[in-house]
Amino acid sequence: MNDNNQSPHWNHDDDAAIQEATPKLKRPPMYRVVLLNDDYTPMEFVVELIEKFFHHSRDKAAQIMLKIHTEGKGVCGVYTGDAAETKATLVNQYSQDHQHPLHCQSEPCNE
Ligand code: TYC
Repeated sequence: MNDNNQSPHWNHDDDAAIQEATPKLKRPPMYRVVLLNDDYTPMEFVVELIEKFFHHSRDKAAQIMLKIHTEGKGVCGVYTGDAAETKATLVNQYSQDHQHPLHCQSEPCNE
């Protein structure tokens, strides 16, 4: 089902061509919520934060944390616009509250 129902479907069975109503089901733009690496935030804090805010298992959270640690950043989840922004804001507030410089941001999936 790759067709997003945007193109009209014509019915030529009758003498007069009838344009059938086509539901518009466009997918919303999606955003990756990523964490950035830094030299100060403890690994354990990052793993627990990923479990808590992104609902990953401990193993998956540890995997994501290590990817961020070695590659500089990593995707924790993919959300629609408002959910992505809210998630990043909550994570940044939580990190600040615990005096860690950990930074979370969202970026469009088409980048
Ligand atoms: N680099 C940090 C350390 O060595 C760990 C870390 C991982 C920090 C991921 C931030 O998003 C991050 N303690």
